[in-house]
Amino acid sequence: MAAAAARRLHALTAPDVSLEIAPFLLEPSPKHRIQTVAYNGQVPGPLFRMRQGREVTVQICNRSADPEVVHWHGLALPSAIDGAMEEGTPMIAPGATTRFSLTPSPAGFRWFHTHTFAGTDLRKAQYGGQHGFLMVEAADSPGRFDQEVFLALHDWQGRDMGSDDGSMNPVYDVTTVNGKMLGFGEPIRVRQGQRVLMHILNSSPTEVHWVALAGHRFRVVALDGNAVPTPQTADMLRLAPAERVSAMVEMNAPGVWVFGEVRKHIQATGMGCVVEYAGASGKPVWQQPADLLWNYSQFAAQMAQPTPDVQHMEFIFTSKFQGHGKEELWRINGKSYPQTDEPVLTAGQRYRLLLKNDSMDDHPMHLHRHRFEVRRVAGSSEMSGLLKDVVLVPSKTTAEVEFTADNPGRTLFHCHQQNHMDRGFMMVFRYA
Ligand SMILES: [Cu+2]
Repeated sequence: MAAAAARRLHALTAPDVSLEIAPFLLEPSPKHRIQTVAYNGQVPGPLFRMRQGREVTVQICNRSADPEVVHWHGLALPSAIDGAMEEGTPMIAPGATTRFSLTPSPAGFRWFHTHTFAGTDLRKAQYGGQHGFLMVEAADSPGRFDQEVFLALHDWQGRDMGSDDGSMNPVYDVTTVNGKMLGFGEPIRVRQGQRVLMHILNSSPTEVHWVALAGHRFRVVALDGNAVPTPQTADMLRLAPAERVSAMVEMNAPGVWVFGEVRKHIQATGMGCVVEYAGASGKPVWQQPADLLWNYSQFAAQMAQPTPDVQHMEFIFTSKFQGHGKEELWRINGKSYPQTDEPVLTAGQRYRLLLKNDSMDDHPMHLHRHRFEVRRVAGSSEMSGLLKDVVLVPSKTTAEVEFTADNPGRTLFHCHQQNHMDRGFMMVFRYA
């Protein structure tokens, strides 16, 4: 009795995890200042480490001027705390503090970010600095590495451009790795012979990114925080918005190197950081890799496994222009959120989603509260074993993903591009 009371008192006084949402002046370089909103006074926000299945108390204090909500991306949480008002998570009013318990699962590299509407304000929602890393550790985590590094790629509209023309197409003039432009952040310091596990997050509101580390190759071991059936070596990584790649890098080329965006015009706006070996000095060196090559299927199991008793659902993505100077409206099966259908799931049933992208853009599709298995993308052969929570569906192609309805509650399915979700590219699944 006394112990239970003591635990309750402790829970009231000291949350395990605390987030403060507040205005923040980001200085990606001495010449750039971006007024934004951030978590705990830093961009990216804090790195939280949690143990899989061990409940933690979370406190979120909103000191910003807008209602906020924090989405725990990649976790299987109840709808009430997942962090999307479309699922029923309450918004946190300006000045308010909320507190809840969260049991993190599954294990892996997750993240958290705001899940609000930006509309024409290209500094709000995911355009701003509200994103942070979450590592959910498994009890039997092998940890066969010497150093772990977390990197967030982000695009910013640094100038005060406004958007009077009604255009919702952002133009980015500042890009960063962990909130800093290339050459202005602390270098990643390594030693020869180290095995460095790089956890890379694309927190960009809208952009797909390609990255490389000059002088080195990546051994891709996990996508979206989930171990891949077939680890592969790659010169370059492709990350759609909200995707994560975890890759081991053998530090076997002493020197001072650039990790950065492969496309020069983007690296020139800042997207890069320096990797420096102990004892090495000099100007950071960049090496331009060859062609941009990436496909999901190289990481899948060698033999595709069929799934019995799978229900098929088909979704067609289209856009509709609203008139000159205006952004198009995005539609799933002909309807924009909140008019989109609400497909009904039966708990325990397995579903295959056929995602037909009939538009001119590529879309990073994200399913909340569940993981899906990527089965086919853009004319690939059938694959299995690749578990993700975001899949990039290229223009004019079809992707097929499968998931088991194992977490009852309202479940948001949407394009992770901020300007697309703001323009109706969302739908909610509900359980029978
Ligand atoms: Cu989209």
